[in-house]
Amino acid sequence: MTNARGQGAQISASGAPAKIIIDTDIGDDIDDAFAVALALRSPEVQILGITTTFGDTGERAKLVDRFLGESGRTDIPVAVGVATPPKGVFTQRVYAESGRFARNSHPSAIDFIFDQINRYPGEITLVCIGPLFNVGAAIEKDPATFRKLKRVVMMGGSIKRGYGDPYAAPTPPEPEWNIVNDIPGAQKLFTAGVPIYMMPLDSTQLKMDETKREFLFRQATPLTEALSALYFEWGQQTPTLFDPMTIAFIDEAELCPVQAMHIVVDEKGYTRAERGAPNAQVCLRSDPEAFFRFYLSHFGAPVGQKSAAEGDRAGQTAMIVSGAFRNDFAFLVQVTGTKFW
Ligand SMILES: [Ca+2]
Repeated sequence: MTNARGQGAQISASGAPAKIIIDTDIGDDIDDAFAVALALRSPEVQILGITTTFGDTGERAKLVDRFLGESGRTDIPVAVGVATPPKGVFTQRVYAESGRFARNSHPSAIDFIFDQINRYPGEITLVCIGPLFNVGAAIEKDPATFRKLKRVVMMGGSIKRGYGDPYAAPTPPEPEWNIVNDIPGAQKLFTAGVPIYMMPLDSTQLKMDETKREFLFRQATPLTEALSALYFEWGQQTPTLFDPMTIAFIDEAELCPVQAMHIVVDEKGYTRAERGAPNAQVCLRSDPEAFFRFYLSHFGAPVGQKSAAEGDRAGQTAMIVSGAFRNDFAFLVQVTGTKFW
């Protein structure tokens, strides 16, 4: 197994945050919003832009406009991918259509991605948390420029286990949503020659239970309130945070240790590990409690103050945390029996 330490933790390796573009199908399931939120709270990354993919990409861009606006980040560009026939259920449509923070126009996702690659060749991590239509189109248009990405970090695929309760016996691998909805796009990616870091179903079925949700939403910051609004419009109870593992991995690679594999996407959308030269670094196991400790520690401190995670990483003993944050963490420790620091 190859330990990815140093490959993900960009800020400690180079002193500069990792430049990322997030390609998302935000608006159907809720985990994309939780992924964007973590990125917004991560000093390890610089979000160059957010591009939308799959289905009603224009509507998704409106959702991102508002989410960024409510969070005070109207500086982040939002680009719209090519629309495809709708397939999922756009659960967060009312939020998207409110008109709040709506931008007059959005650049094309493909043009935006290439503009950024040309500006920062070899530096950009493309974070793929939706079906791979933009990726496939970009590779089709200009594979040489696409290879100037530093890497792709993606949620997708199913190597040894399929969907299912993470506490039950593993179910057999199956075609995963992001792959099966654009199999040709996935096949192009895995043969494109760009470094791929893959977080499949095996390591991303991270159930956010009530205690964790309550802690997050009680922070009542503009960002957590935006998340809360989307969560309640989504209308289900327990989110599975598939997508946020990509951002967590970029922040702190130890959270999802990877190993080199040769992945082939077959015609049905299975991602099969076969013999051959490695074309992906794949994370097959993660520790959900470690993930949620990491995730939640990013949301407790008011903007401008250091969260516990930041303080830990800086080796600081005197953490700058608000009294409310300290009390909330004490509450969480009490109810979960988990030691946070
Ligand atoms: Ca997604």
